[in-house]
Amino acid sequence: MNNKEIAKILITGPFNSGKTTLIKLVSDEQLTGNDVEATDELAQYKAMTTVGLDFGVLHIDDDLDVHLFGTPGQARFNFMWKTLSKGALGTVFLVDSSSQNAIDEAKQMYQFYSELSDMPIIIGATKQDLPQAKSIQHIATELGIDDTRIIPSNPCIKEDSKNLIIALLEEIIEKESQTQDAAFSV
Ligand SMILES: Nc1nc2c(ncn2[C@@H]2O[C@H](COP(=O)(O)OP(=O)(O)OP(=O)(O)O)[C@@H](O)[C@H]2O)c(=O)[nH]1
Ligand SMILES: [Mg+2]
Repeated sequence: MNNKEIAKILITGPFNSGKTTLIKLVSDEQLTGNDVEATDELAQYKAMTTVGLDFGVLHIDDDLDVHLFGTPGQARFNFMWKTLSKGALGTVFLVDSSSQNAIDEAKQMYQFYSELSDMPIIIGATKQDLPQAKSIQHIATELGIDDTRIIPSNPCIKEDSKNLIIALLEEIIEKESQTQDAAFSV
């Protein structure tokens, strides 16, 4: 009988931050969402955008599969953000480092996720390889968090994404063990 554990985690972040790329490249099995042509003012930034969700499975070992749920990035789909987060153990939040506009978008969305629940959130700063990228320190100040909470990460590099997910799993385990310790000390 297969007693594999399944950990659901969210891959989120604003439009164009690298969610679909991360799920496509890191997953052992995947079912990515509908990428459709971007319309209106978004088309100047990007040809295709995701409507609906991206989904992928990452086999960590014989005992654990991670199910990755990618949210749509555009704010007009924010009604899905809460629904998709149900049952998630943690969140990978991607921030596109390459423009102030993108960081402003991330600020609002990060606020939403940090108020949604107390699940661990790991922040991956994408596009750090681009010449116009803002510094990790700047992004941390904008989001109002410590810069040690942000990991530079390129979703086009599988190892980077794996490291982000492992860092999140470690936080999830750490949090669960603290919760158990608290329960035992009552
Ligand atoms: N050079 C570079 N390109 C990146 C990086 N991260 C993402 N990209 C590129 O940015 C573009 C957007 O990536 P997507 O994965 O489609 O972003 P998304 O978050 O799924 O976007 P939406 O579905 O529209 O919300 C793609 O062309 C990626 O290859 C990075 O760290 N460096
Ligand atoms: Mg996408």
